[in-house]
Amino acid sequence: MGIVNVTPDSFSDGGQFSLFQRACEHADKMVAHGASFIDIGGESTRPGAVNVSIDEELQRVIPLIEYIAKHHDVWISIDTSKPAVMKAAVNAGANFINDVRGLQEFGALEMAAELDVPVCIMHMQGQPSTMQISPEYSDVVADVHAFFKARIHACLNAGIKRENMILDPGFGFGKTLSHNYELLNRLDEFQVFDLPLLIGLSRKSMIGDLLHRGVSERLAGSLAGVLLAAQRGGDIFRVHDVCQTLDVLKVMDASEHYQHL
Ligand code: 9MG
Repeated sequence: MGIVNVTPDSFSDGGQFSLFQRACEHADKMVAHGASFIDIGGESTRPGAVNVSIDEELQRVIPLIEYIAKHHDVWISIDTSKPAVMKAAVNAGANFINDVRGLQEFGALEMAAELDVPVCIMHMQGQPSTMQISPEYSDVVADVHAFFKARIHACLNAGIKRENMILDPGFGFGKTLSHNYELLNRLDEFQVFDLPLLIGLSRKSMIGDLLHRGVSERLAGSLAGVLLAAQRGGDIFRVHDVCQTLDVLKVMDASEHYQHL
C-alpha cells in the first residue's frame, strides 16, 4: 500500500506532493513500482497535527481518487475518519476505508456498513494532537487485543461484514518506542482474530528515534520492520517506498518457497 498524503504538512515529503499534479505523478510511480493499494489522505494524522474541515479534506482527496480510478487498476484507500468523506470518496471510486480512529467518530460505523467496502480498523490511544504525551498501558498487546475485540463486535452490530474487516495495531499512535517494539515482537498474537493485518511503520519515529535518523534516512530501518512484521503475520504494508518494500517481501517469499521444495 503506497502512501499519498495530499496535505501541505505531510511528514515525510514536506508537502511536496500537496499539489494535485505532483500527487498524481507520485501515485503513477507507486503503481508502476507494484503497489496494489494507494492510500490517499487529506488530513495529517502525525503527532500534533490539527484537524481540517470536511470541505478542505474533500477538495484535497476527491480529484486524486477520480484520477487514480480513471487511470489505474488498483485498490484506492481513503484515509479518513469522517463519514461524509468516506461516502464522497467511495462515490468517486475509492474501494477501501482506512480509519485511524477505528470507526469511532459519530456515524462512521453506520457509514462503513452502508458503503459495504473493506475497512481498516486501527488502534490509537488518544487523538493525534495529544497522543504522544506519555502514553500508558498495563500490557500494550492485551490492550490492543481488547480494542480489536470490542471494535469487531461494534462493527458486526452495525452490519459490517466480517470479511470486510482489516485490523491494524497503529504503530506510533499513542505508543512509546518500547510499546511499538513490543507490538512488533508479539504481532503474531493478533492472528487469533483470523483477519488481515495492516502494518504502517514506514519512516516513523519508532525507526528514527531508535536509529537517530532523520525522516529521509529511515529506509533500511523501515524495511527491517516490514520484514519482521511480514514474518509475524502482517498482510498489507502501508509504505512510502513501494519498490524497495516489494523487493524485501519477494526475497522473503522466495526463501519460504524454496524451503518447502
Ligand atoms: C494514515 N496512517 C498513518 N499511519 C498509519 C498506520 O500505521 N496504519 C494505518 N492504517 N493508517 C495510517
